[in-house]
Amino acid sequence: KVFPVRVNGEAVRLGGGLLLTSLQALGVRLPFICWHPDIIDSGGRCRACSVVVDGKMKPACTTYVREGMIIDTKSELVRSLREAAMAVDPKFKSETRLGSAAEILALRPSSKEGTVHPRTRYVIRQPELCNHCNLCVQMCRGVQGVAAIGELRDGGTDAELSATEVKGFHGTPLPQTECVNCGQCINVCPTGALREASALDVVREAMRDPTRPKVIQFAPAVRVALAEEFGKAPGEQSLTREMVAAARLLGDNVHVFDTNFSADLTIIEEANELLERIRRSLTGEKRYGPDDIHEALPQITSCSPGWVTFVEKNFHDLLPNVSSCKSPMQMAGALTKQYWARKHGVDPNDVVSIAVMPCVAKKYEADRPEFSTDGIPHVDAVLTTREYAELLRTHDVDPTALDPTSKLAEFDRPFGIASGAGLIFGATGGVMEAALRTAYEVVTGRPVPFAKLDVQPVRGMQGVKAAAVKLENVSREWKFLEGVEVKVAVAHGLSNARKLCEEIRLANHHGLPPPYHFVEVMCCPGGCLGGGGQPKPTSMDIKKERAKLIYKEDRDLPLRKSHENPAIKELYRDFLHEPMGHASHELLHTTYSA
Ligand code: HC0
Repeated sequence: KVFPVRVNGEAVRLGGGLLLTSLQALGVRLPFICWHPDIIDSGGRCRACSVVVDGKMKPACTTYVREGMIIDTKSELVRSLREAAMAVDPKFKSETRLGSAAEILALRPSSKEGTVHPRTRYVIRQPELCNHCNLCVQMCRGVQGVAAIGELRDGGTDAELSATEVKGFHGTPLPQTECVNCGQCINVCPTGALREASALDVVREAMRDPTRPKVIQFAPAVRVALAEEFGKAPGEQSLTREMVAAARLLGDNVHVFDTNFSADLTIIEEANELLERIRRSLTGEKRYGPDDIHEALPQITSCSPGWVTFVEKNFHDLLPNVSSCKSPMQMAGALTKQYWARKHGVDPNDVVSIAVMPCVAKKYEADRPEFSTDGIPHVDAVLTTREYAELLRTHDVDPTALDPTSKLAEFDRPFGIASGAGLIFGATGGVMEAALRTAYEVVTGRPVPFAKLDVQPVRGMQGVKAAAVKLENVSREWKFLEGVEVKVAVAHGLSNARKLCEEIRLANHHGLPPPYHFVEVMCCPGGCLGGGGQPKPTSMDIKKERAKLIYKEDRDLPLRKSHENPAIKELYRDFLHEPMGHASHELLHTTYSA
């Protein structure tokens, strides 16, 4: 619906809805701080977007368009009112909807306090930068449904907050709350008061030492967002090869691996794990070894560390459903230290394993004891996409200007060879699509029955997606699967994940058959391309642009199925021997017990 109105003296037709977004659609740019397009009920605090409507000052972010409005967005009056609003105490206390209530971040203690590896802090708050816009609280509670942080309206002062940690008025450390380190609060913080704990010092020091091999791996979602840090529009440029070339300019003895390669490896292991679980459910057979793998269905993906923490803290009963596969980041790290280093005669202790990830929780994952061999961690330092961009800037390297055809831009072999299936892990539904491309073909000998291998039902930004694929004319080895309709579901963002978990829990509780065979969950809305470590600003519209880049790159790749990756085949031939075999069990699988 459109409404006739006057904007700055001109008669125009304005789309219905929020005045701020309707004016934006008309090309009128307004400043804003405390409003975010993904967060319902945001805005109205800072008044930076104030306009005059029918003679009265109104924030455009909380005012709705109606017929006949007379709107002034740029007169001297508006400018002076806006300046006055923004000059108020930076915390905007006298102007906020909450009046002068002392709002600080207060933390809700976790129901399983202290049980999940409380270590260091991954999300850091600088109170002096906080403008109390409340977006972080809304994101945590409203979008993620976690509610680890909240407003404290009575008592407490900023002085009680340490300068470098997020703490409650009663001093509760963040690791002992429901926080899963997703970093979504950081993504919406307009002032930089929230940020990830930096690993840049570790990386810089390693780069200064040419004697130590540095192995850098890049997650799927980093390449489709990095250019935004260098002035490109979302979706404008993918930097797959340029980010590799840039890494080689940071120091000597740098080797570059692709997390997409180990995503392909994850698919092989995870698809086999799934088929084994289905086989056991059909035959009634129980597990064959103590905690080797679980028999529970649905199998749920385990590669998103914020999601794994969420299960540990909220759905302990579903831990047997979580895949035993380590994440692709950890598989790459384990292979780096325990296979690649040894093969090259290097002491694993000397290798610095660095991961560039779109994710804040990956920092936490790297610190978990499950992800080490004989006390040697698989991954030593995790940089977010933002930190990697900062590192490049301090080296005066602009990756958008590098030559993607140069030799420097090639990943090292063999861990740089990857399929499009590995790449689409970065988008919600991508792990499921990659798994279906492989599992269906392995079992039937035919490609998955979707046009051009694009498994459309699991793509897109719908919160929960479900699909079913019937297995028919299966090969002899998989006879027990004949006629089975494999049911799958995908959730992204923890509010959506919670809905799926409750559905599965309810079926368990009533002794009903599991509603699905395989479930993909990614902690962050949109999947990893919307990770807490990605460039800011971010919104669902920006994530859609990043997703388009991922799917376009997948479509253009000659190799689009994990099981056809020649480097994966070689790794099984030379080292792992078989999926879910002894070597895989030692290096690539784990269990979570919280
Ligand atoms: Fe992801 Fe991953 S897809 S979690 O989002 O599985 O961070 O991009 O790297 O590990 O591959 C993040 C992204 C990864 C891992 C992969 C998975």
